[in-house]
Amino acid sequence: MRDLTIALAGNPNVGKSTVFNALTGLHQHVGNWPGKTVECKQGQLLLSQQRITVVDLPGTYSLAARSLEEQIARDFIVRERPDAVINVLDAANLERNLYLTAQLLETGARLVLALNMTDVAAARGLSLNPRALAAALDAPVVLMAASKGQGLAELKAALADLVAGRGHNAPQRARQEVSR
Ligand SMILES: Nc1nc2c(ncn2[C@@H]2O[C@H](COP(=O)(O)OP(=O)(O)OP(=O)(O)O)[C@@H](O)[C@H]2O)c(=O)[nH]1
Ligand SMILES: [Mg+2]
Repeated sequence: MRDLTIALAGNPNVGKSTVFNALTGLHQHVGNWPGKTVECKQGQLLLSQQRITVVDLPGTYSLAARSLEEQIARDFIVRERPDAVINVLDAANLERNLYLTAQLLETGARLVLALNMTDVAAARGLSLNPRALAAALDAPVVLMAASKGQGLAELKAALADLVAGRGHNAPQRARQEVSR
């Protein structure tokens, strides 16, 4: 079985590294992106006997490549073509966070949406409709409060589904691959 690569992408401070730590535990390697001073964290995850390298991308509001962080995130997704991208979003600031999601979808990457900070959203009286979002974006949506360990099992299940080819937006990806 080929090793897979999954990247974590999202706005700054939404909990990417918290999710990264929860997925990879102590199996981490910290370095710098080639030629850059921005930290590059990679870790290993074993999911139903499938080895997965998880890459914690720098936080970005877009993929426009205006900043070094945006350039690194964009280059990794477009050039390295990870097998999936976990887009971590702040559920308490969903609209602003979905700007990056739209750009990630445009790259053709397979997305899993992790709506994090659901505890903050709940405290603000916000209600979330993950099913409507999943249907609209054709991507699995998982509710999380990563700092409390909530939603981690659901995220792993969504990743396992993608790995097994039962993923939500797998057919979309297949169509694009055929048309290239
Ligand atoms: N209340 C709450 N806090 C969270 C949650 N997930 C993460 N945090 C906290 O939010 C802060 C930022 O988390 P990080 O994991 O560092 O976020 P990040 O996206 O990696 O941030 P950058 O790498 O700086 O872009 C930390 O203090 C976390 O403990 C959550 O679901 N709920
Ligand atoms: Mg981080």
